[in-house]
Formats: sequence, structure tokens, C-alpha cells
Amino acid sequence: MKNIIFAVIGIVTLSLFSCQKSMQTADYQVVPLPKEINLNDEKPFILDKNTVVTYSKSQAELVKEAEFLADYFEDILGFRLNVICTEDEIDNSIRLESTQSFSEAYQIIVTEHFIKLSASTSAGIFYGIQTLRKSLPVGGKASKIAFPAGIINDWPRFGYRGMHLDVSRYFFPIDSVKVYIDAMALHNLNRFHIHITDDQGWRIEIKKYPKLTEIGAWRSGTLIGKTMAFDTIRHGGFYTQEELKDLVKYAADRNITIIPEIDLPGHMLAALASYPELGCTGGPYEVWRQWGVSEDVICAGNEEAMQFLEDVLLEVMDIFPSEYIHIGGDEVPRDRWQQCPKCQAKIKELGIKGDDKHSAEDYLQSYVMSRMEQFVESHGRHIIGWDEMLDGELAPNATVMSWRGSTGGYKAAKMHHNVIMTPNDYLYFDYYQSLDTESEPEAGGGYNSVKKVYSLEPIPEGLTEDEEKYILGPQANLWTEYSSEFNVLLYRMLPRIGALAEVQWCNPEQKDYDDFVKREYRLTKLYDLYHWRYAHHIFDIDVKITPNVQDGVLDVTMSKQVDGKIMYSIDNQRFVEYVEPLKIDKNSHLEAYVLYPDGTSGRCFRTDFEFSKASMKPISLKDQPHRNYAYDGARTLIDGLHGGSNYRSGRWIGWYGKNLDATIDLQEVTEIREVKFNLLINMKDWIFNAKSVKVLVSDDGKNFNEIASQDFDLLPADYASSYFPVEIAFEPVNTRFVELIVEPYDCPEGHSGYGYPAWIFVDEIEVY
Ligand code: TNX
Repeated sequence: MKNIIFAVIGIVTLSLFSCQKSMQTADYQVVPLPKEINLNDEKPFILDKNTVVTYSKSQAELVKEAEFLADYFEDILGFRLNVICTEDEIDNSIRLESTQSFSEAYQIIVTEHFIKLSASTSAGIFYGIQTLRKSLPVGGKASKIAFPAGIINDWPRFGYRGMHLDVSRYFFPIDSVKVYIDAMALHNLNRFHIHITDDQGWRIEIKKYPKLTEIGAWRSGTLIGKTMAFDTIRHGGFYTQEELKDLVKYAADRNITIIPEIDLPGHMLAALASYPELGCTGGPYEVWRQWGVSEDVICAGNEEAMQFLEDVLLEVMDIFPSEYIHIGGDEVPRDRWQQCPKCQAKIKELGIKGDDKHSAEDYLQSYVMSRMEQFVESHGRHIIGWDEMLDGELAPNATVMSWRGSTGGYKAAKMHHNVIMTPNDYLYFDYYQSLDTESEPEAGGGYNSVKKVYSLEPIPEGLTEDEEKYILGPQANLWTEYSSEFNVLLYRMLPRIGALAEVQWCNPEQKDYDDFVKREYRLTKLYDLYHWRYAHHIFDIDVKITPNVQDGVLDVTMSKQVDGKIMYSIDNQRFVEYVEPLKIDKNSHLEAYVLYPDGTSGRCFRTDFEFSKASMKPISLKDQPHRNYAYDGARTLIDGLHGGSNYRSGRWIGWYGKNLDATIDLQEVTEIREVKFNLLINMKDWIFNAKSVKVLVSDDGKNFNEIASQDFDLLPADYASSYFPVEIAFEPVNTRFVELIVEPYDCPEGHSGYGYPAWIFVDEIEVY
């Protein structure tokens, strides 16, 4: 009998337990964060397998959104909700309803009996569905989900919420582009700017000019990494008009408008290779195998070339119904036009004259842009162009895409032109997102961390309230010179697109970076579900290392932004949990990472501390390093840390046109016999070795004696290493103060910086 009772209790507890396990709770703290979430104390709505998605017959078009909801929920929950067209407000339903309110806005009401999602447009319903989808717990495989009762009201800050993709530098199959669009939809973006032609490949079928895709879509090789060598792998591909029309529909179903860009009159080598007669020299041209800005551009004096551009735009407008057509206009060198008789004749014919601000060729570019604008406008559309359009005369109705920082956007808004903000110093997703560039997929350069992206205020300062209205919204750009693989594209996009989404959607007063990181971490569970590769830095450990001059130790503090424990190990001993800052006073090796509640762990941080007699000693500099490369200043030189080959890692500091002149106070008279340090070498970026090095000593810090010096030849152009080690040994001497003077070279003849000073970069000064 006793046994039976125990067994019964066991079954009851077990089923209670499993019942609880099968119930999970939705969380409306999603990315981007809704404007208003007002929860109440009422009972939650319990979603289960019997929940249905409903809409009314008079709003039959909502079936599309209803199916999206059922699909998205099935991805996460593993079961599908029935979709029903009915006039009744049924219990246990998610009801979709069109109402009259501001477009793109939506409202979600959650009660014990139903969830009602209403909006005035399908876009609004779609964003409400995204919020519900993102609120679901991922990975728990629960059969019941409790949705806390309350009301959510939400609407976007900007009507234009863009993301760009360059499919010219590398071609990506249409199915990959669809995944890219899926990722945009998850973050409530609504404009997809596809950069579909450039020097390295023409990717859109144009029926009137078949050679554009027969010849222009293919290149015979590609520059290898950052070398000057080429591979011989044929690369290319293009989209047919049918495929693109299908893509337009795919995007439109997700409330995303595709804005195509035909970059003209520069970045046109792929077209010139196909039709050489359109260039000033007549060629021959090849589809470019390298990156950069080509001097060969469309001949602006050739009527046939203008006709070509218009014909192309006509077919483009036929495929893409977008209100805006992007016509590029960036990076157009004037060299060919200056030499070209046709272009010069055109300048004469048009009566164009240069002035003190702009050359005649600058105005010739304005002529091309305005003419294309007129053509596009005559078909009921508008143009977007890069901010180079401001270097001359701006086409009358043009929308300006501000990419060289925010200044172009500011100027254009002052001129009452619409603006899309894509400042490269915040929103170029082809840039690195971590300073530890050696652990990253190679990028062209630049640095835009998730935090930097998040910090952008897209409305430039100094605009009046009326001028602010011209800022349509922000967009991030993803150029692909260094992203040949689709999963690298995703990695560059995620999770920076989460930060972008909050810049686009949320009001500035709603933004809170630490809170964002927690919500974004939850969203990565969805990225995992879809097998989308993403960068993990913001969820990883953050280690701060500060020389503590007073105690002669390094203070090491570690922190994290998400739930979990910090684990660390010194000198490969057992990992233990971090509880308080570490004090490091001898050569050692540190490893540390975040252990998440689900048992997985983040990226492992590793570093070596190497101490000398100078470590953690007071240090002063005669001239400060250049402000762009000052980081933590002088203390970087005595913190026991060495830098890798990336001079932007924060472990190197750099001087431009000035000596490194540092004095270290050893704090007591000490015997020394050697001073050592590394100079970083990167001649392409004007960073060279030193002309001379001097070591001086002093007992009082005032009167110094030179005890050693050495001169160096400038390194030869083919010097292959990233480092130039300097070791100055001398007869042992007892001293308290050591001064080190490192004198830079100027850039040599034949170098792009000839006539200017060279940089010197040092990471650590060691004294033995
Ligand atoms: C500048 S942004 C370019 C692109 C490059 C990009 C690399 C713009 C209008 N032109 O052609 O791909 O930099 O970051």
C-alpha cells in the first residue's frame, strides 16, 4: 500500500513537473524594442496546438500574413497553427485585423482568451508578427506558450530602413539573396538596396545589350587578399530578369522594396569590357580583377553612351517597381574626360565653365546625373545618388545617399533634398567589427563595432526641425571586396543589423546599449535556428588591463554583458570562476571566457604578460602620440602587453612627424644594460622603421647623459616582416631615469607619401 501511495505521488509530481516544462513564457523584449509595452495583472494567453490564426473575410488579403505567422511559429515550436477565415472572435485565437491608423504601426492586445494584432497596413501586421515571433522562446520545444497579458503599441521612427548588398564584387546565388532578405525582415527593415553593377561584374540581364552578361558578368581572376597577385579563377554570374522579378515579389511579400543601383558613369568597367565603344579611349577593357577606383569611365561626350544608360535604366525600371532608382555617381575620376575630344566638345556645346569651386569636368558629371534624373523622372520615378552629387550641381529632385560621413547628408538636407544616411564611419558593415583583426575574416579595413553602430544618431546636428524631415532614414552598406562567401556576409551583417534596426526603429530616448545586448543575445537563438552565422564579440568576455603604477602590478578586470559565469585560468592551471579583479605581477599567461547558462561558452580571450624593469613604472612623453592612434597613451608602453601585426588593435601607439621621446622613472636606482622594443612596419600605410634611437640616463630626472645610440637605414621596399626589432645593449649602468628617443624617417622617393613624414608605431618599451 505504502509503495502504491509513493508511486502515485511520484506520478503526480512527475506530471506536474513535465507539465511545467512544457509551458514556457513569451518575452516581448525583442529587437527592435517596441515603443510601448504595457503589461497588466490579467491571466496570460496560453498558446497551444489548438490555437488558431484568424482573419475576416472582408480582409481576405491577410491570409498571406496569417500564413507567415503560422510558418514562423512552426519554425520555432515544431507544430503548425491552423489558419481560419471567420467573422467570429474565437477563444484561443490570434486574430489579425486591419484598422485605420498610421501606416506601419501595429497594436497587439493580449488577453486570456485571444491575441489581437491590428494595423492599418499589411506592413504593420507583418511587424506585429515579427514581434510575436521574436517573443517566442527558442529551443525549448514547449507545447504551450504563455503570452503575458497587456497591450503593445508600436511604430517605427524612420520610414526608410535600409540595408545594401554589393553583388558585383562577388556574385551570390538568388537563394542566398533571399536568405539575406529574410534576415532583413526579421529586423523590420523595409528597403533593400542591391548594388548590381560595378567594375568587377555586371549582374543583371539587359535584353537590348546581351554582351553585358555574356562578357561583363565574368572576370578571369581576382586579386588575392591584400597582395598584388591575382588568382586565375573565373568568377561571375548574373540574375535573369525573371529571377529578379521573382526576387522583387519575394521581398514585397516581406514588405521590403528593392532599390536597384546601376552605378554610373564610373564603376562601369564591366560594361566597357562588353561594349568598348562606350568609353573615352575605346579600350580594350577587361572586367576588373582588382578593387579600387578605375580611371576608365563612361564617355560623357558620346550620345550613344548616354542612350545606352537610358536603355539600361528603362529595362531596370521594368523589373523593379520601386519609387527610387539608384544611379550611383560615386568615385568618378576626371582624367579620361580631360583628355577626351568628345567630352571636351560636349563641355563646349553645353557652355560649361569651371569655377573656383569645381572644374568643367565636375559639371560634366552633374550634366550626366541630371540627364539621367530627367529620364528616370519622365517615367514617374526618382533617383538616388551617392553624395559625390554635391560636388558640382545637384540634380533637382535627387535623393542623396550620404556615405562619406554625415556631412553630405547635412548639406543636402539644408538644400531641401531628401537624404538617406549611410555614413561609412558607422554603417559600413564591410569594415571590421573587432580590433582583434587577426581572428576575423579578412576585411578591407575600417572598424565599426556593434556598439559604434548602435551609437549612431542618424539626424545630423544643426538641422532645423523642418530640415530634419528630409532625412528619410538610415541604411547600412555591405560591400563585398573581402566577402566572397555568403556565410561571411551573414557574419558581417549579424548582429550589427540588430543595432541598425534599433537606430532605424526606436526613438533615441528608448536606446540603451546594455539592454540591447541582452535582447540581441536572445535573438541569436533564432539565428542559430536558421543556421545563420553571426559575430559573437558583444556576448563574449571583455578584459580590461590597466597598469597600476602605485602598486607595481597590472589590474585585470573582466566583465560580460549577458547571463553566465566568467571562467579564467593562469598559466594553464585549472579554470576557476572570476570573482574579483586580478593583480598580475609576474610573467604569465591568461585565458578567460564566458560560460553561458546553457553550458556553451564564448570566445576564449588569451594573452601573455611579459614584464621588464620598466613595467608599470611611471612614464612621461615629450610629445603625445597622434590623436587617432593614442589609445590609452603612454601607459600602453609599460603594460607588459605586446601587439600583433595590426596597428589599430589598441596595443600600439603611433607618432606622426614627431619623435617618440619617453622617460621612464624606475623609482629607485637600478642596474640596467639593455633597452628593447619593436617598431611596427606597414609601408603601404606610411609606417616605417626609425632613423635613429638614443638612450639617455639620469639620477634626478633633469640632467640626462646619452649612454647609447644607433642609426638605422631605411628598410628596403620588399621588407616582408611586420616588425622591426630594436635592441640597444650597453655597459651596465646604475640609474633611476631612462629616456628613449626614437626619430622617424620621411616617406622615401617613389612612395605614395613622398615628401611627408612617416609614422612610427611602438607597443612596449622593455628595459633590462
Ligand atoms: C567606397 S561607398 C565605395 C565602394 C567600395 C567601398 C568599400 C561608395 C559609394 N563607393 O565602391 O566598395 O568604399 O568600403
